[in-house]
Amino acid sequence: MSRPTRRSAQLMARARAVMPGGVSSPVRSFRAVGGEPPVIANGAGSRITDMDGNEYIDYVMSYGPLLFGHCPPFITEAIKATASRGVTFGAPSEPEVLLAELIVSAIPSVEQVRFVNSGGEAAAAAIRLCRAVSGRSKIVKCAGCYHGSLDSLLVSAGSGAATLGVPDSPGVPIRVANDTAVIEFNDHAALEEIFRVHGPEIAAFILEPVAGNMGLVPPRPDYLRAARELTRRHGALLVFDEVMTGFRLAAGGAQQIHDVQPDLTLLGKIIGGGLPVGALGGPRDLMCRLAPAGPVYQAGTLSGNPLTMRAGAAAVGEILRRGHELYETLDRLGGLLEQGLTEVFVRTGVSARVQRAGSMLTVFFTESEVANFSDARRCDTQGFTRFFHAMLEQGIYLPPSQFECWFVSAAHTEADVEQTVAAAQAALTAARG
Ligand code: KE4
Repeated sequence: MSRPTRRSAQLMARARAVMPGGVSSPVRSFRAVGGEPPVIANGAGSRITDMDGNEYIDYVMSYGPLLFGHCPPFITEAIKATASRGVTFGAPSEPEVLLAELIVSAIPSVEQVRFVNSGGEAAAAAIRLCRAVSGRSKIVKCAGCYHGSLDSLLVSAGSGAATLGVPDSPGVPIRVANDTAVIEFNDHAALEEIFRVHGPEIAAFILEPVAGNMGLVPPRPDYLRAARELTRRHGALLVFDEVMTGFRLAAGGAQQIHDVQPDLTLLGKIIGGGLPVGALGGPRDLMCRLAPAGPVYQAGTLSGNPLTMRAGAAAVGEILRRGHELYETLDRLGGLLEQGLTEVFVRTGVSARVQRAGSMLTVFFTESEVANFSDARRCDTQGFTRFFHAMLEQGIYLPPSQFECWFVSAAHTEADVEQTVAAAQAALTAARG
């Protein structure tokens, strides 16, 4: 190991003394790839620097919120200006109205928005609303799609295709897991089967329309349309979790790109401009069931706080101001990275492939298409681990898991992409020996 790591190691030792695993969220611990995570001191644009002064090109980007990179001046200024006027009141404030109006203007299926403080909170609110509106209790989700750490969605597939879920974590009661069925993403037959067996009991089908939490797995043609048709036919609600894809793939999210409108949309990450946020959006006749307009209770002390709302409004406002040019830029950079990495895998004879949607991509260590979580789990995770550490040593900071996405921001440059591709070439050439 050539880069200095002393100060990060010292801090991680202190962190582990006072925080479980030394982190505030498990993926950051490097548990999946081994080794010690660098403790990050600051970020600017496409780069971050750790406590020992090592600089990295950052493709984690906090797992998606930083569409404009670290500390874009127009967001930083919005935060500074708001911080001096009051960061939270526990009362209505103008910034939340501004951000809600921007979101409603961007996503046709969203007429009203309820802000919360995380994607998981948005998922919990959506599940409760779907159960209240439908009078049913069962939820269908896809293996490998992640919606936050809430009991009813921390569930794995049961033994059979149409059997009900089993807990994905200790502490999730079996009776809660049994109210959730888990099917393979992109599997039309499984979707038909679950509705054939449980249709009248199903309150909602929730999925990432473009999956990012098993690595990047796009929907097969017509899969989303089939989900829309089946849920409508059986009186169940369709929930698109766009926490990651919302404003990432397009201003109108994956639902705009694939032209399928869900009943409810989850948002997060980008709409907070880097500050903690989540949101639930949908048509007025559903959203009006939420307290205080309706009986379905949902609340949060810091929901819609002016600081997050101003940062989010700055980000979403810039997205809408730049429009197609922004997404063309992000797609071009993502495409250059995909092409460069693919050429490296061919040159070095490494069995790896890039799957990408705009500025989200994953390098899967397999030659086969990854269409669902079972495919993703067949990848060579040891090969990914070696690649991950070799890239880290060369100053490229990747998500520490085969099952995460790389994020390209508007702050990344062609020079960053060239440096990343060169690092991959060096990493895989060295690995070949
Ligand atoms: P949060 O509760 O972490 O704000 O959002 C949960 C969530 C919901 N839906 C989707 C599609 C998501 O990607 C997420 C969170 N994404 C992970 C990254 N795979 C966050 C990283 C982490 O857990 O530390």
